[in-house]
Amino acid sequence: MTTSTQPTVLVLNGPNLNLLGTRNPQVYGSATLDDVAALCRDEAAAHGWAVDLRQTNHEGALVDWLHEAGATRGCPGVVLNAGAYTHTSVALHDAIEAIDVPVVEVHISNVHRRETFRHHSYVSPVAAGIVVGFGVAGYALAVRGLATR
Ligand code: CA2
Repeated sequence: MTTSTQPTVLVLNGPNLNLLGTRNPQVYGSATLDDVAALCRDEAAAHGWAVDLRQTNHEGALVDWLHEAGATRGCPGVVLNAGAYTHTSVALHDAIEAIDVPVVEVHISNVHRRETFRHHSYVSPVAAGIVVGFGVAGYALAVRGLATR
């Protein structure tokens, strides 16, 4: 986690989200992860928070980062787009359940309008809230949601 005197929201992104803005604009829009970071930083700043945005293609890294958030005093919460691991990962479910930090699940697309395999989430039952289908604006909405808790 970056060193900051401000409380820092972790914004975690799972597999293939590094490709955001480079292809599939009809599904995911044209914004990049850097754009997502800027959106989140603007919203977080309004609440006196910093943002640490990360992306990985590895399930275990997401688990490690969730543990890190849980071990960080004063962490206001985690915004998590676990990508396809949302639909497969008991490990992520268990990691979220194991930490005392609120986790907001985000999906850029409306997963419920897509293939049925995207309709089930292992994250949702342990998430503090869910933002789905608002494009990358959903990340900022999730930060705002954390602030309203
Ligand atoms: O809608 C979302 O945010 C998803 O979490 C995105 C995941 C997908 O597996 C989930 O079902 C829903 C996929 C992320 C892949 O991102 C790309 C972005 C641009 C180009 C290609 C992939």
